[in-house]
Amino acid sequence: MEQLATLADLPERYLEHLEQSNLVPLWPSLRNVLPPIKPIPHTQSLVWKYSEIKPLLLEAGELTPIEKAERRVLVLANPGHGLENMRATSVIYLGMQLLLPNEWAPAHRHTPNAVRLIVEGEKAYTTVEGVKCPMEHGDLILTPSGLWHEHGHDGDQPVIWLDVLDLPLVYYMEASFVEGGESQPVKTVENKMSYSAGLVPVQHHIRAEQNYPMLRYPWKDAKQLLIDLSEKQSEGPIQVAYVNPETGEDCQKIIGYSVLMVRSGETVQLQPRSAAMVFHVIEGEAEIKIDGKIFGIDQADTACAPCFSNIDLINKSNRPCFIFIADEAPIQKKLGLYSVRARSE
Ligand code: 1HN
Repeated sequence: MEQLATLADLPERYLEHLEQSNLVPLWPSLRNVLPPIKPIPHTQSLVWKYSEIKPLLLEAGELTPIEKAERRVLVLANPGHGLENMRATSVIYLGMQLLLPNEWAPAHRHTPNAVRLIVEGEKAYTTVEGVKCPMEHGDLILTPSGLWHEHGHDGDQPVIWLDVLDLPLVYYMEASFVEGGESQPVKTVENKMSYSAGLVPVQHHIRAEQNYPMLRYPWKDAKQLLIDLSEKQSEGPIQVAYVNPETGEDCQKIIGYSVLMVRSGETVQLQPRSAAMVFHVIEGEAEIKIDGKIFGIDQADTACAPCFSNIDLINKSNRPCFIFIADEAPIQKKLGLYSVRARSE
């Protein structure tokens, strides 16, 4: 491709004139906004070790009362995007949230979609539109756009979870805002619908409009399914997606969620794709190799990888490793931007 002229090739007087008229020449920036073959991501591959996060999060519990934080969170920020911008990838926000016994994080609702993946602790719960969702290790709890949610804690030990939001994208679109203050309707029913019979209410199934029939995806069910699949299928990656059971579509509209089981001794090679990815270890340990860089990941560690990277998940341990994955595929597919390529090594 032709090398294009730069700003330095233009006279100062001309550049000043352009600026005064709110005009910018395209050609000096064209190769940046439209790089050949693949994007130049700001997202850097990296790992956040839970052993580093946890003591700092517990210290935040001593330094900042919940009333002064509303949500006591340390954000997993990717330096490639600038730490202050609080992004793991261009679309995905990640944070580790701490709730101490008897604390309460008050109800609010906002436009970004969120999920919680429970990392540690017992007897906390999130109430979503009045539905009480108990938090147990590995559970996934949805708080979709526009639904009221609050967190409470009836146990006697700290509870920590991973928040995943599409905040960077929604904020970029100038569509991010919150409503709060009022308490949400106290319906407080346990969400008992399991859909395990393979049946869905007909009127919901036919209606095109998406609702959120399932808010809590218990880890024990996801794990059992992965184990059953691995016994049936002796080769190839074992991965299950969190979907809306009424439509079979991704459980949220912007970020996709799944769990991958890497068997003892197995290496799973992922094909490069246009969407960045986040990995979080629910159980076990592995190595993640991203474009040749190797990181060890233990339980509760979180990694991220930029678009079109070559990713290997390597399990050298003697037990399976279960890895929660968040990716940008749903939004990219809706926009016609998603693609997968052959590995390039
Ligand atoms: C939020 O509402 C929660 O409800 C956690 O727990 C993290 C980060 C940014 C914006 C909203 C929560 C958040 C958040």
